Amino acid sequence: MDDGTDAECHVKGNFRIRGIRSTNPVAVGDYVNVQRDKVQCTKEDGNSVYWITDVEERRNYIIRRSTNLSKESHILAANIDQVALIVTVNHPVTSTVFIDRFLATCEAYRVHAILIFNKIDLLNEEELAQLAELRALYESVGYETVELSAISGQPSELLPLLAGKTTLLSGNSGVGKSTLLNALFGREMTRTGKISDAHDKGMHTTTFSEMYELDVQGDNVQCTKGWLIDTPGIKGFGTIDFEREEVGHFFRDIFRTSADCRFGNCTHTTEPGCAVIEAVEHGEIAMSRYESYLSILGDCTEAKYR
Ligand SMILES: Nc1nc2c(ncn2[C@@H]2O[C@H](COP(=O)(O)OP(=O)(O)OP(=O)(O)O)[C@@H](O)[C@H]2O)c(=O)[nH]1
Ligand SMILES: [Mg+2]
Ligand SMILES: [Zn+2]
Repeated sequence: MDDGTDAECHVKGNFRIRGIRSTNPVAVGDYVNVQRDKVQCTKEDGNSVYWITDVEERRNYIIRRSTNLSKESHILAANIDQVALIVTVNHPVTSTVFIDRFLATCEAYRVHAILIFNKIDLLNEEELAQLAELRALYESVGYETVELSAISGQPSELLPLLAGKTTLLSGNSGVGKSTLLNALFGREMTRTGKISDAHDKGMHTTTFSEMYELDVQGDNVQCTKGWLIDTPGIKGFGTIDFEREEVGHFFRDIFRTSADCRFGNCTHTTEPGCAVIEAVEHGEIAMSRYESYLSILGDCTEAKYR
């Protein structure tokens, strides 16, 4: 509430927000207007019950489809300053397609994104080399990257990046989002869960999104205040309603190069004189980035026949 207190609020069954079809009309980070319930105005514990009557216009939001073919979309969070995408080279493996789809969506919705590579304590020599390669790749594309181990104490190097901001923590299940949140706070704010021995994957321990007020003393900074949003792990990242011609705008590396394509509306697939394909062939654009780009183009084609 405006006075800083918490209140239990409900959403009416038919509540819809104009223009956006999503499974959650109200998302974490939303500013809402509420009305006190007339009948059940106070519960046994003396607290009031409220109905959400309206959601204020969002400054921004991040939205995805649960699977590429799904018609349902889901708003991860609204009114955020940045996304911290938590990824792991192994235990579990985060795919580059997942990373790139997420980053492309952040570009499309103009939300700043940073990449946090977690669980570096678990990596063998080969995986550490892979980590270095991935970090170099994303730094060269234009993203800030950090590597850490969330179980080795407070990652104070992160605090300056979080200060004064609302940050959405997202990523696959089991990558350590909740562990990182707890490490930043220096105490257990939320539950964490083991990853499965059989599949080396997370078990969806966090089941709903929650925002936490960060207010900590760190080694490098006097005091860091900010907001952190812990979210349930997600599997796939289906993009929403991109036009074929605009997908290239959401890949910074591809976008930079596309200025040299012969045709202004080049989709970098079969057109002659495509500078992007040439850059991929010469290793100037990573094959993994180009493959992710093509996979999103595939979504656009499917969307036409939905
Ligand atoms: N070795 C190691 N284990 C870690 C690290 N970070 C997290 N873990 C472990 O990974 C497991 C999953 O961590 P969680 O924090 O629950 O993962 P999550 O991303 O919140 O998962 P969901 O809530 O299911 O989305 C736990 O057993 C953690 O202790 C790390 O840096 N190193
Ligand atoms: Mg969690
Ligand atoms: Zn092209």
